[in-house]
Amino acid sequence: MASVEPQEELRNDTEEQVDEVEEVEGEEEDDSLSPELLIKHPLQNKWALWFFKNDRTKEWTANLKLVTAFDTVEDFWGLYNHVQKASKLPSGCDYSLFKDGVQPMWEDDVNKDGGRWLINLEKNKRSTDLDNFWLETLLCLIGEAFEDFSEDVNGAVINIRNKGDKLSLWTRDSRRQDATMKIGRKLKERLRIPNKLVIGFQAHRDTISKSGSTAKDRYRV
Ligand code: MGP
Repeated sequence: MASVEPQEELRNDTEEQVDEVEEVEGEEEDDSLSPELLIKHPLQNKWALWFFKNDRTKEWTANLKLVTAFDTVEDFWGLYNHVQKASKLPSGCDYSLFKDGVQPMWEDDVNKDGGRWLINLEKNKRSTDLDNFWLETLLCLIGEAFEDFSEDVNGAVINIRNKGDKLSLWTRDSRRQDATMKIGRKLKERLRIPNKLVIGFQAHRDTISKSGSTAKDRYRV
């Protein structure tokens, strides 16, 4: 990946902490534990993981369940390692990670004027790229990789579908061209999507009222 440092940093931090805890456990009667060992590493934002399971007898919103929210590096890894990998979910399921308090749906106040960068994954990518793409996207979110434009980012969704999986990054205002383009470029860079492979951004309003199978792109990178 073009820039994997944040991912490695988060991983290394976690691994170092485990090492340090083990060392300390080995020492007897050491009552001078450094706060670094005791305090979990806070994230800038609190995030919530959602799970969607397609049950055609129910409304779309009734199939969407909040798994849990977390706001530390350690709790993120605890959750990530506990849940099923995206590639192993049955077709029709989604994971969504959104800022806590935002519902992963078009109707939420902070989504209604927004849109999504959409990456369509060919079927054969489920076994090779899908889990890495999803993890890298999660790390972009919790690591605030979009820097000055992190405020524009609401969350991300992975749709597991037999017709082709989809990864999307949701932003809050599709009129913000500069922010939207910078976020799209950063996402491509972090996922190491080659420049020649173009991805599109659609406003949710267009997706809701689309006539064909896909809404028109407002932007492309
Ligand atoms: P989908 O799950 O985003 O994509 O939307 P899928 O299954 O690949 O289907 P396609 O239409 O993109 O080819 C499937 C359907 O779920 C939509 O047509 C809506 O009926 C419903 N749906 C999806 N989303 C993201 C929302 C949402 O935010 N709000 C509501 N009310 N329904 C939604």
